[in-house]
Formats: sequence, structure tokens, C-alpha cells
Amino acid sequence: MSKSVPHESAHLHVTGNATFADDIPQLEGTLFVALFISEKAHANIQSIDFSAVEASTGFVSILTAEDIPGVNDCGPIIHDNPILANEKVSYIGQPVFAVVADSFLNARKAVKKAKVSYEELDAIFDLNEADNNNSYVLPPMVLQKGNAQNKLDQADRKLEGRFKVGGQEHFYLEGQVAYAVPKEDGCLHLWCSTQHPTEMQHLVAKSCLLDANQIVVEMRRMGGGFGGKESQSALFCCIASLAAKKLNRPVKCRLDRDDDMLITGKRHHFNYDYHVGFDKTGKIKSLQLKMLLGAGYSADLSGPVATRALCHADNAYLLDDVDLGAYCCKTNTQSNTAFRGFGGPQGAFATEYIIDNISRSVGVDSLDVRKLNFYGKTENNITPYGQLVEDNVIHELVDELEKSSDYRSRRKEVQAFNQTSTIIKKGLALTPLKFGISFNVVHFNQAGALVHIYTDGSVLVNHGGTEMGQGLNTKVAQVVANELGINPKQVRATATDTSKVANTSATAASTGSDLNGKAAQDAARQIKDRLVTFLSETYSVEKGKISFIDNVVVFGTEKIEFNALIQMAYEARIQLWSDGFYKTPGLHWDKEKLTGSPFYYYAYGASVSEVVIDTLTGEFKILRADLLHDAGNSINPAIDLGQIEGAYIQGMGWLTTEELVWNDEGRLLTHAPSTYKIPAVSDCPAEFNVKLFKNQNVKDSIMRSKAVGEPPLLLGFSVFFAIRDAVASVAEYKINPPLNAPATAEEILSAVDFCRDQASGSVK
Ligand code: MTE
Ligand code: LUZ
Ligand code: MOS
Repeated sequence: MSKSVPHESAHLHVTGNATFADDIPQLEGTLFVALFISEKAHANIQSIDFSAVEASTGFVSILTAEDIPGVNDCGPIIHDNPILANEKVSYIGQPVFAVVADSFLNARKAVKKAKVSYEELDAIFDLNEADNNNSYVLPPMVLQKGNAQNKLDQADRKLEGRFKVGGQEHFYLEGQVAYAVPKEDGCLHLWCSTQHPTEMQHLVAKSCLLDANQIVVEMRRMGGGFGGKESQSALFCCIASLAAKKLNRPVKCRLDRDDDMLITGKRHHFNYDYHVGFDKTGKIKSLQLKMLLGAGYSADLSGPVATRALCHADNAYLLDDVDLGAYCCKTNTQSNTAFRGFGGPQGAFATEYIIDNISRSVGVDSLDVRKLNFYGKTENNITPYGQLVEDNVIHELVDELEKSSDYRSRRKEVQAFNQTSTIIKKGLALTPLKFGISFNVVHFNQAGALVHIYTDGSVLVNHGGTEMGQGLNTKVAQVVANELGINPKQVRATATDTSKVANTSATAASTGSDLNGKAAQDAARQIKDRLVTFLSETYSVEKGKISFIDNVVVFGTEKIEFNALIQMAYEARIQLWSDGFYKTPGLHWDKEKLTGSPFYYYAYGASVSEVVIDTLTGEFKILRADLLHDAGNSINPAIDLGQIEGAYIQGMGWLTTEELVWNDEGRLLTHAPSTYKIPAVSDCPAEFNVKLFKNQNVKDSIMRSKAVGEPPLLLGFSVFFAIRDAVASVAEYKINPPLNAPATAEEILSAVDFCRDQASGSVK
């Protein structure tokens, strides 16, 4: 089963033949949208002069909030997210109205001719300012266990401080796009790039005043989503659909990169404020951590993101006495959203940072302090939210990586190098991860699938998940092929389609293959059961003596080709297609008390990064990276290794070069690749050793595999902490560098300067 078959679309990707939403042949009469976006961060709209817009070449129509027959909202949970601004704008980039024209170019030219006059209001951009003003999109959340204050008072050693982590632009290669086509009797067909076809269906229905059964959402693949198309594809789906309804014409809404970056939300940036108590060995006794999340102007998914941040602040460590707070700060900026890890990385980053501080403060190698604080295997394994960690493999995983990466001797080499090298400094870090798998909203953990076997023996599978490059369709096809004992090439996965499988969850929380794989297996198994019954009754063989292997079905002492059996079964009027369903067992979660067992299991991993920094320019380079990650019994090792490498690089980008900058008026200045620096091929480590940890899921997951989409993003932590280690070397590792993430060249330089000043000050 565990087989590195190529990605089902690899041959299409590399030849340019994969169809994305914008490649679908356009119907005659298709119109195109350009959005007018707010130029003020917080203002009342006094008036809009459309006259020059209407006179512009190719102009067809304008769509404003008043043209929305249903609800002017596309918020996924809380209804605070207008599709088009109604009288008030809340950030620079907020769509105010749409211009529809006969081409994208004409729509863009026309939209620029509008004149909007604003009455400006006070705006908030800073998280601490928002917190001080009780400006939140949701009530604060608190997760407490034990007595953190008492234990802090009693602790031998204490540290406190503040630090920050930045947000992250998704930078999917394919931008947001939706193409809505009117159908008979008021119905709509919508092709779009989304991780959540069902939510698109419902939000379009509500805004257009249609029933869900009048809308078909079809999604073959995305050119990347990374969480940015979980909820935020909705705005563009709604606008294309509203315009298509209004004009009764096909309408496409496709953003250019700058508009995409200005309009859509990103990973939440966090400000942290902590107090930690520990002993002289570095064992944590108490942690108080206040996290301010930059939610932006509306709630979007900030609630569950904050919940996941709280449930990952422990990372791989036992924290018995904790007081964790998450505050979703409301600011006049883009509404931040899901991004690979969904708050988990931000929660875990805080504790890794604090442990890094503790290590320097007690003068013990950070790896030893980490190990000292790991969850136990059979005791000391209750999380702050009350779930028992039953599958802990972090000890053996980290031991294996410590050896294979030669951590201890390289630590000595790095220190020796730094003794003699004054400008160029090296740094090394090993960071672990533990990541909870399941949606933290219990009822989302369900999925459906359809499997058809045609009379020639070829198989079609359709499921509720969406393909965004992660290889979900490949894995689901492998599962079906495995169940039927046929070659995966004989199984084709088709576009996600709300008229085939209904009421799907977003493909998110890394659960795509866990949920849809199980649902597809269920469907395939039902067909197989019918075939087994048919064979057993026809040839009087025991069911237990029938097996499906390598495209051949063996029954008793005889065998038949799979394809021939299918033709026979068809003629015997056996149903050769089936639906399938799956729901993750054993989950419970009290969202008021923030306690329960929200995760079916945990995935683990660790990475070692060695970096070199230039203390005159602040530049850095990764010299070597060693990654060891637990994907359980991998369904497809090649795809999983790709996910692990990609996630490490994406995590590294978040914590190093990807910096979002807003000016004093709240305008995002980094809205194109010219100013926003994602990693390039040349940023990959020269030596890159990536391995799967040999493990089996203790839970009955699909093929005993583990979800792999998001967890390895946390592997990128070791790059940041290796940089921090290199910076600390300029002050003999005695000072905790005040390095915030992202560790850009400027940030590295200023931390180096701080450490050098402090070190020379202490000599004086
Ligand atoms: N990999 C690729 N190539 N493109 C993506 O957009 N999204 C990530 C991850 N890996 C993503 C990706 C995110 S945020 C999630 S939640 C998972 O894939 C979703 O897919 P899965 O549940 O099937 O792993
Ligand atoms: N919870 C979660 C969610 O853990 N991951 C998600 O992606 C998500 N999305 C929506 C709501 N809850
Ligand atoms: Mo992934 S952030 O759950 O889409």
C-alpha cells in the first residue's frame, strides 16, 4: 500500500495541461470584474462619483452593496464580513463596489476612474493599542490548568518578557478566482478556486437569495490554498455570482496579485507577553502566556485559530500549571485567516522561544532543556486542555535525529568556529513538534465519497475533499485501488462537486486524506462486499477464500481478471457503485471551558538546522538541515516527503524573510513579490536530509497513516532558533537576543548590535 506513485496530475502540471479555474473555456458573452478597494483604513463613505466609470470603454455595469438581493455577508462563522462595503470601510483594501466590463483590462481601467469621498474615522493598527482599548472581534479566551500564579511565586528562577511573530501572506501561485454561469430556472454553476466548495455554495445562496440546490460549485484543483482559500474565496465567489445573477451573463472575477494581497487576510501575527517559572535545570514549573492575535477588521476564522494556538502552546512539553490567554484584536487591516497550522505554529512558537530563553538563562544546551520538559510516554502526559497524549514518540524521534544529524559534535564545531570567526557566526538548533489532528470543531470531522466502477473495470472516485497540490486525490485513488486490489492508474479522481457529495467540510486541518480516504474506502468496500457475495453464491466458495490482488480476483482454486469479473457482475445486475461515509470517532470538546479530547491523534517531528549569519549585513544562509517527521505508515512516501520539505521551507520563510509592512495610514506596502520575499530555490539548504520516522498510527486511521499537510510547517522553527543561536554567540551565549520573527536582515542586525552593546557594557 505504502507506495510512491506519482501525483495524479504531475504529468499535467509539468506540461501546462492541468486545468485551473481560469483555464476553463469561457462562454460567449462572459463579462469580467474589477473591484474598487478602499483607500482609507477607517472611514464613512460620503459619496461616490461613478460618471467617469460609466463612460469608460467596455463598461457594462456596477455592483454595489445595494444590488445584493440577500445578505451582504461572507463571514464563515460570525456575520461581520460584508461582501461589499456598505457606507463604512474598515481597512485599506476592502472591496467597495465592483465594475463589470467586457474585458478585465476595461474593467480595471474603468474602476480607477471612480471618485470616492470619505469622512475619516480613528483607526487602530497596533495590537497592544487594540488590547488596551478592548478592541476585539471575539471575547477573550482563557485556558488554565493547575495554579500558575502560585507555582510562579514558588519557582527558583523566573523570566518574563515580550516578543512578536509576524503574519504571512499565502502566496498561492494561482490567485483567487471565481467564474459564475447562470443556468436555467435561476440556477448557477460556479467554478472557483476554493478549499471549501460547500461553504461557497451556502454563502452564494444567502447573498443571491437562492436555495443551496440551485447552486453547483465545481473545483478540480487549486494552484495552492494553504488556508487562504478556506474562507476567503467566498468574497470573490459571491461577487461573480451576484453579478452573474444581476446581468444574467457569465461573470468571472479574477484578482491580480496586488489586489489579492491587499484584499485578503493572512496568517495572524501575534504579540506575546509571558512569565515563566523554572528550576536550575530548566524544568518549567509555571507558564503565564498572553497572546494577542492580529485578527484584522472581522472575525473570519480567528476563533478556531485562537483555540488552536491555545491547544498548541504546550507543543511537546508537559505544562502542569498554566494560564494561557488568547485575545483576537480588532484592527483596521485585512481580516486574517487560516494559514497552514491554523494558529498552532504561533502557539508552539511562543513556548519554543521561552524554552530558548530558559536554556541560555540556566546555561544548558537547549536540546537538553527541551528533552527535560517533554511529555512522558505513560505518565506526565495530560495536556493543559485535558487530553491524554497516548501516542508520544517524541523521545525516540528526537534521539534518532540527534544521532543522524550528529548534533552534539556539530554543536562543538559551531562553538569552535565562532571562537575564531568574528564577523561570520554559525548557529545550530534542534526543535521538536507535536501537532493535534482533527478539526477543533467536532462536527466538521466527517466526509463522504462516491465510487463508480464502470463495466470496463475502470474506476471513478469522487469525494468531498479538494486538491490543492498536496496529493489528496492521489492518496484517495491509492486507497480505492488498494481496497479493490487494482492498479492506482485504473482509478481516476474527479473534480469536487457539491452536486455529487453534499455537506462537505473544508479541506483543512490536515484531515483531507484521513477523512476522505476513509469515506472512499467505505464506498469501495461496499462494492467489493457485493462482488464477494456474488462470487461466493455463484461458485459456492467461502467468502474468506476470495481475495483481490494485482488486478486478479482469486476465489477458492480459481481466478478471474478484475475487469472480467466486473463485466460478469454487471450482467448479473450487481450494483457497481456506492457512496461512503466517515466520521472520526471519540472526539469531544467543551468550547466554553476549552477542555476535552479534540484530537484523534498527534503527529510528531523534529528538525535540526545549521545556519551562518553575517553580523555586518544581517544576511543568513542555511548550511544544512536534517528533518525527521512522523507521517505514520505513509500512504505515499514521495508525496509526504514533498509536503515535509515544502512545509519546512514555508515555515522558514514565515520566520525569516517574509515581512508584512503597513505604513502609518494602514496601507500594506508589501503587496507584490518585489517587496514581499518568499523563499526561492537558492534559499534551500545546501545539504537537506529529509526522512520519514518509522511509525504506525496507534489509532485506526486510514492505512494507519498520519496527516502530514500542516504539522511539518513547525519544522521551520529550527531555522529561526539557529539564527538566534548565532546571534547569541556575539555575547558568549549569555544574553537572550531580542530577536523577533521574522528574522529579517534588519532584525538580525539590530539583535546583534544589542547583544554586542550589552556584552561590552558588562565588561566595562
Ligand atoms: N500543499 C500544497 N502543495 N498546497 C497547499 O495549498 N495546503 C496545506 C497542506 N499542504 C497546501 C499543501 C494546508 S493549509 C492543509 S490544511 C493541507 O495541505 C490540506 O490538505 P490535506 O488535509 O489533504 O493534507
Ligand atoms: N478548526 C481547525 C477549524 O482546527 N482547523 C481548521 O482549519 C478549521 N476551520 C474552520 C473552523 N475550525
Ligand atoms: Mo489548512 S490552514 O487547515 O487550510
